[in-house]
Amino acid sequence: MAIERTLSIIKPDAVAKNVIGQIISRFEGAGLKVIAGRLVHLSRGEAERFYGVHAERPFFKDLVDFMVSGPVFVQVLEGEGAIAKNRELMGATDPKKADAGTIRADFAESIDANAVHGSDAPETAAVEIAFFFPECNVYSR
Ligand code: RTP
Ligand code: MG
Repeated sequence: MAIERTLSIIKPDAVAKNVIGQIISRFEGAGLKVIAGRLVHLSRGEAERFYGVHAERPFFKDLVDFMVSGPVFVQVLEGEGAIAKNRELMGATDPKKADAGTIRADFAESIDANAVHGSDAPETAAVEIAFFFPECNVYSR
């Protein structure tokens, strides 16, 4: 399988719970490398742009309210099949439906406060990575 990059966000609920390290350990344990990362408190405009694809969905306002409620940890993960691997580690969007042992099953509270975001395809991964990180701040290794 090809080496890919994906954007991962540790959302405000998980940052507030002080489990950034525990979540990153799951990625590292599965062979993914953190090749860029930082904390950021998104403005409403940034959150609306980042999740723009969902602008017409009924949950959009709740999603944006939640994403600006505190700082998030944004990171780029690299590895074999990184996009699918990350989503597998995350588990289903609704933590009640997430498989046991996934990040959302273990750390998430609700479908809104669901601990992590992960890109869903190569095209969206490229756009989402560029949203937060210029190539000069990404350290592939
Ligand atoms: P994400 O984009 O955050 O990685 O999550 P995802 O792919 O698993 O889910 P997506 O469909 O892209 O939805 C983005 C975020 O919107 C919230 N959501 N709420 N109330 C609802 O029915 C609903 N559906 C989605 C979730 O917080 C989800 O992570
Ligand atoms: Mg999504």
